Amino acid sequence: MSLDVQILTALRAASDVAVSGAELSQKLRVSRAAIWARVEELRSLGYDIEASPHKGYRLLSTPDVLHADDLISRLGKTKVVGRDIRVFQETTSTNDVIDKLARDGVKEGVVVFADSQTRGRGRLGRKWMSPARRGLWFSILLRPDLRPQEVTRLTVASATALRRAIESQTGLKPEIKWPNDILVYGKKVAGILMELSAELDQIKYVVLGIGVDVNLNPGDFPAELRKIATSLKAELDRPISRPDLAVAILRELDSDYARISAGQFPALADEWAKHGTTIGRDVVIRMGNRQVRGRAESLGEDGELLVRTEHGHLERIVGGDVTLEK
Ligand code: BT5
Repeated sequence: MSLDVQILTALRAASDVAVSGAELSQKLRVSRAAIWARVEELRSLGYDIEASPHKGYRLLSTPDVLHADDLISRLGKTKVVGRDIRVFQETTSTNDVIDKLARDGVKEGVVVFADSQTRGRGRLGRKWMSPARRGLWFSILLRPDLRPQEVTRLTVASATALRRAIESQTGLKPEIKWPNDILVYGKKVAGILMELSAELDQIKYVVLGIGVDVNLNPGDFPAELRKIATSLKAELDRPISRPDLAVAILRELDSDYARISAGQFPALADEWAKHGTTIGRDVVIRMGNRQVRGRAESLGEDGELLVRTEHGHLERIVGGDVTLEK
């Protein structure tokens, strides 16, 4: 744990009470001067830390920046997700960074955030707009013990976790549109991109990419997106703290990943269905140049969508774009 993490953790634990330099120095086994230097650095990043010569240090407020040490400090101990967090100012796509780490043999659970992405992507090579410091653009490395055909379970679990975290941080009631969209009042606020490296019957690793439109203003969206996309700030009329939301999402993801790993997918699928917009609706699904039309009946045991077609067959849908019919 870096010194910054230890200082922030100690100040948070003390809450409203000041912690003296002597106490911190003793606890963290570094000189008071070293603590002072780190506090100065944290202040320059926007952390409002009061320093009184008699009482010591007190954390008054934290800025809306993603700071790896601070995220680690707030997240505390998790089972897998977020045990290593890295923040970049700019990347092509956080999925690319994680993919490289995966090929270098890094352990699962590492999370990479970027303040902005120059080549953020959606599914099928589509573009994902990722303006600087307005959203959460991040990816996670997972090495799940699942067969490739079961991987949609992870999308379902991620969507469920993401929905729950957004609800707890904003009070909004987001809905999930199969497979990977989180909607607020019918417009997309978040998307999930899962890329996997697999052999015939075994997953090597999964790169789980998540984009959340947090503090974008309506004018930040190009005209063609304004009809279909929105941000949490635009819906609430107030900004949302990105680090708070990031920590809430990672915590929920960690817990749902543990549930999947423990074979509890059916319970997640039930929760998913409760908040989904898709089941029971007439849908059109486009997969490349094939199209399926029918009624979405339920979620299958691997997270796939089961659709009763106009001809009465039950089709198992594992990808594609869903349009909900009126
Ligand atoms: C997705 O794809 O919804 C997956 C998005 C995943 C983004 C994250 S950000 C971190 C990580 N790194 C990456 O490079 N990607 C992941 P899809 O269902 O294909 O939706 C893409 C479509 O959403 C686009 O064609 C646009 O219509 C729309 N779109 C683009 N940017 C958007 C945004 N910021 N908010 C809402 N919709 C957007």
